[in-house]
Amino acid sequence: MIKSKICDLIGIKYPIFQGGMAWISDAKLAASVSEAGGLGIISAMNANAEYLRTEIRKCKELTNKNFGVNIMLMSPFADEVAKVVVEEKVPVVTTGAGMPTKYIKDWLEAGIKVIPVVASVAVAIRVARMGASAVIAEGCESGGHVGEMNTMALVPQVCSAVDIPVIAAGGIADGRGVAASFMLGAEGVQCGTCFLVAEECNVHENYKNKIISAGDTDTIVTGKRLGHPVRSLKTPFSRKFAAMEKENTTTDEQIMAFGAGSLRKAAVDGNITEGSFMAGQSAGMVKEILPAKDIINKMMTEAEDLLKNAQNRI
Ligand code: TUI
Repeated sequence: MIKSKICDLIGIKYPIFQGGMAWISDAKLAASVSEAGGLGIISAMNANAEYLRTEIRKCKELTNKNFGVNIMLMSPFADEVAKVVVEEKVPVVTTGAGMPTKYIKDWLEAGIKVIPVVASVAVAIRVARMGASAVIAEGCESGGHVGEMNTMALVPQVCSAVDIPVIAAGGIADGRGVAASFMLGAEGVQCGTCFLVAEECNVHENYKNKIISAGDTDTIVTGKRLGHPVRSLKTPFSRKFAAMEKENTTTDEQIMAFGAGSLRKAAVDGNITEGSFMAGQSAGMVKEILPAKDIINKMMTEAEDLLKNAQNRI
């Protein structure tokens, strides 16, 4: 059994979080991960308070274990969902795509463990000073909105810079990634892509199939020109998006209009041509659809074996 400060801090069996993926991480997926001993996380995405409250209550019906909510700080509904997590006494809140400055005091006072996602040392230091309970250091191998640093270089630098537990994210989808994360100084991992193909994940089957057939170089980062780089699978949509970004004659507004609603088209409709299939570079090692419990058990057993045998190196 892997020992970790993060398990003690938030009351989970295994030091693994399921990332809050917009249009994907709902109550059913989060509850399955929490039931399996990890930390399931509901994505508040771009939805309103009512949506989130319903998902939180569904999750509480499906599991008595701790779970979290991810608040995407660029959401137009961030203010209202920030209140819902307090009212519903959610045990853990993770944040993404910005600084949680406005909300962190209220959350901490409500007894919520606050764990921001950071993509740089500077942001890790700032959230640690605000009182964050831990940080998720997310490398740009991950899917969705990404920073510039790789997991391998980011995690040890964040670990050296802050005194709170660090969770590694980006490119982790098997026991090797988990074991490596501990060697980098992390106390746990967060995974998105490998849970996207979980049996309990409601995402469209086309999305799961595209992840399973993806190879190592099948993702692309688009959106740099707009200031919001996003990693997704190479598809007709993402290639066209990349081409539009290079064209001087195309305006930012035209590009934004082209991208509007594309994640929903992928996750809900399974639209192969117009969807944005956000995924991390680990898609190349995600090869089968399994229950969340099996995904977690497999990763943890493999990591334990690797860590036990590590002394053979010496
Ligand atoms: O948030 C994510 N991943 C996401 S959000 C998302 S929804 C979206 N859709 C279209 C365009 C853009 C977003 C899809 N995937 N991951 C967590 C994450 N947070 N990665 C990087 C950061 C981050 C970046 C800057 C956290 C803090 C930060 O602070 C900078 C500052 O000073 O505000």
